[in-house]
Amino acid sequence: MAEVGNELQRHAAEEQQAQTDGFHLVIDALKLNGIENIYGLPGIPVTDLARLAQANGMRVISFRHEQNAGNAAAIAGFLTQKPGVCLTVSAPGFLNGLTALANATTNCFPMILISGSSEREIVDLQQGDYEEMDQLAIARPHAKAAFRVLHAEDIGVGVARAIRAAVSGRPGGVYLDLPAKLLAQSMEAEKGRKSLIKVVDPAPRQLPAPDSIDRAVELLKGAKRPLILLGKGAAYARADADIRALVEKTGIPYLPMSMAKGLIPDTHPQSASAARSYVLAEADVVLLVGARLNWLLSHGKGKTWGKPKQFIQIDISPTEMDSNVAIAAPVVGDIGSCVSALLGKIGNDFAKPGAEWIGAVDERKEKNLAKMAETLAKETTPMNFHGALRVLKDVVKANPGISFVNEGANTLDYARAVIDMYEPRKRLDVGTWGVMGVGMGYAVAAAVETGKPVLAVCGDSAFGFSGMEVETICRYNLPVCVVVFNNNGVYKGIDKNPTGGADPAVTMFVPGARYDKMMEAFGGVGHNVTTPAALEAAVNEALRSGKPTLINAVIDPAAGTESGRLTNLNPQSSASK
Ligand code: ADP
Ligand code: TZD
Repeated sequence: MAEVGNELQRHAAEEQQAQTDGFHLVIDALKLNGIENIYGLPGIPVTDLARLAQANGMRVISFRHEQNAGNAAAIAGFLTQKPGVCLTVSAPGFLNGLTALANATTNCFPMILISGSSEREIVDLQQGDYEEMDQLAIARPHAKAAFRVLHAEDIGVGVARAIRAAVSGRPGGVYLDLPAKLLAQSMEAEKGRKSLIKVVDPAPRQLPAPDSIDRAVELLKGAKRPLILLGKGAAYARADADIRALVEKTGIPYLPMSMAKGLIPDTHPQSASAARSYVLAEADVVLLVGARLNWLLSHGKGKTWGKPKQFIQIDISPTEMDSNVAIAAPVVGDIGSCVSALLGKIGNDFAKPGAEWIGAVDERKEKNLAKMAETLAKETTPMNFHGALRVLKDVVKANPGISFVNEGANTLDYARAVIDMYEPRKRLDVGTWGVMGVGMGYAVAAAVETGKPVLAVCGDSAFGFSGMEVETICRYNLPVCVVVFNNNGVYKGIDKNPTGGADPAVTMFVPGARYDKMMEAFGGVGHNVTTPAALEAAVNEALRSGKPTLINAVIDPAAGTESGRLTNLNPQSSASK
């Protein structure tokens, strides 16, 4: 009898072993597709999903706020061409992550937001479940695609669809809704294993039509003052060598958009960054590579663009063409294939632009670079933006492999102009929306994904949006050095309350705040610096030690322009006219 009992027990155990559940299937599906990291924040109903992911060898980075976890996932997607995964709880956690998902979609970064959700039957009848919300409907307009899985056997399909939607064509954010009940559903392990899908060729090459290449080459050949404009799509595409070959073979001056800086080293003789206004106004043919003619490029028209011109645009999204101005030669396809097709057609007999154009560009460059050198050399007390950036420029030059995260207004605009980048995908910033708050999320993911140090330079306002993640940086002991340009407020720190009342002006912060103490509170290293020399020493120490560091760089509160370089976007109150 005892033997039969044992046998039954063994059988039951085998039966047990042969089962899997929603939790394991989600993890197995992600791992099967090479996704190794999850950025998230645990709670009902995803705590065990996060735990099991860690137990099963995934790296799970737990944040203090879902928006920062989402931003981390988004930039991980940009850095790796694999969707970055963010995991959140339902309703409020989901909404916190949604901002980052929308930002990823706007920037064309592949990301998957996975949120637990409450039960369909309760949500749909609006019966008031714990953290009840119709998340799928809310996510849809902010994402490239949104899916919900109701049955464990569909998890494989759900994850596969999410991955493919995130990375194919124009990359973007995808929402994957996982109701609590689904995670607990069990099914036969073998059946479960078979239901998973390893996505084959998730982002297939998209070859351009040969006649679109001919049209583009004809236009380039006829140009007198050609210009190449590289956007973050070009950086994302990882066609680095071919893009450089195209620039060098054609001899055409190029301009990198902010996050395309370093795709070709900014010190390259053909870089026209220092003559930006001149080349945009003067060029007659402009080749856009993975850059949209949105507000960042004045919509391709107006004073910025000066003389009439014709555009060639390489983009994977056909509907991007003519979105702002007529595109004379649309080249639709993936950048790698398009650039290599252009290279193949251009041939060695391509006549490089004449000395007149190149000479004029170089002349402007030299003049502007000399002016910049003068500005940078000025010693001011208190330290201003340029004094601080002069030393950071040298730090990045000496450490070209570090990631450089940048947010703020003046802090962003000046750093972009002053700091040369030397390697692709190292400059990570506020992107298409000019959004504040990406700083610490981007810094964490850059450290995790590249395994190399990160230097994050943030305005004091910008830093405040994600500052609590210094604890995350300390907890995971990440080699992140944060420099807060502290000028006591938004843009600057000298505004007064117009009523003369006790409340501070709307753009002011507590003067003389010590952000460095925040890092010290969690065991990291803090520095308070007031001179460029002290800033340089502190950053170098941080990069050498790899210890989480925050440097409170005291900047002249009077330094800084309202809205940085975007003053023209501020509507004027009729009272102040
Ligand atoms: P920037 O802000 O640097 O000007 P944008 O984000 O405006 O850049 O533009 C990026 C563009 O790159 C988008 O239109 C997107 O469709 C495109 N893109 C992204 N990845 C690829 C790719 N692999 N091949 C072709 N185009 C791409
Ligand atoms: N909220 C969000 C999410 N994004 C924004 N861009 C803003 C608000 C508005 N905003 C800017 O465009 S820049 C900025 C805000 C609040 C902060 C500028 O102050 P800072 O930088 O201290 O970060 P500087 O260098 O002192 O200008």
